[in-house]
Amino acid sequence: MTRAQIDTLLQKIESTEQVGGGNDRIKAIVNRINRDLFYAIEDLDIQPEEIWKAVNFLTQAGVNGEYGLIAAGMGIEHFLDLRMDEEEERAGISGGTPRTIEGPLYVAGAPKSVGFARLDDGTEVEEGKVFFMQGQVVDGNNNPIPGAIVEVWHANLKGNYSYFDQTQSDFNLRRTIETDENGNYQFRSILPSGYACPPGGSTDVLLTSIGRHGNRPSHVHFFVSAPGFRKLTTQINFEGDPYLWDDFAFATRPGLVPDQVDITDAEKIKEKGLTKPYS
Ligand code: MBD
Ligand code: FE
Repeated sequence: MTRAQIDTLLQKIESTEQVGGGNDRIKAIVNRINRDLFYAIEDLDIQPEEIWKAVNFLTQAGVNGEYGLIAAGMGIEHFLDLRMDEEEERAGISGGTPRTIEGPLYVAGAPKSVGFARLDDGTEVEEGKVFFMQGQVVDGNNNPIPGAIVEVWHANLKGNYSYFDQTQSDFNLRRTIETDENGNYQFRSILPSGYACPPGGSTDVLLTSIGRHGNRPSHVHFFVSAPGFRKLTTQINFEGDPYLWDDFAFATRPGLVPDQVDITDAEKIKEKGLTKPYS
């Protein structure tokens, strides 16, 4: 069909919308996406069996709860970040730690403490490497923000997240830390492994079909919030990870790979109550 014929058809479809009925914003979005889909079906000569295969794929993706993962993998979530950056730039807001995607694996309500938290439940201490991370929450003029809320979550050595992985204890590797009187926070945990999309799952099937992988480099997620301030959603990565700049979710950004130091000095190890080097 020609564009004009398709447009006539779409006009007929949209003309069945009740005047004053429904929601104008939703109408605009749904009709635009449907229009783009009609054009794509025509331009790419998409066949009926391909459409029904896609319908079944989408149904299964919903059953699997993988839409969040697909949004990350298709770069949609990263695109939203870039658009928020752009909007802030237009508003004259700049500086600070870069934002990057939340991903689909946050769980609210992690145990809260002030100044310090240990994130891991101890089950991977033998196998894994302990790390400490510390930082300071500051405002745009570098003034510390006491009482800021730092929510931290990350994967275990298998690349899995508690709650989604029912073998882990409740809120393992998830904590809420309130910054101390100097705006500082510190936590202890186990260096995580990178994440891989569930093998054979919808996202894995989709990415494999387009010749891509579904791996993320090792990372730690953060929400940072305080009254009167914009909320920061971000992550940090670790130097040396083979997927550092090859993340299926495109979340690695300059400024989000902090300095990391290996501590091998016996005295310092003992000071922390540990028996092997830490990071
Ligand atoms: C993750 O751990 C993640 O952070 C994202 C964005 C997608 C899948 C798994
Ligand atoms: Fe993650």
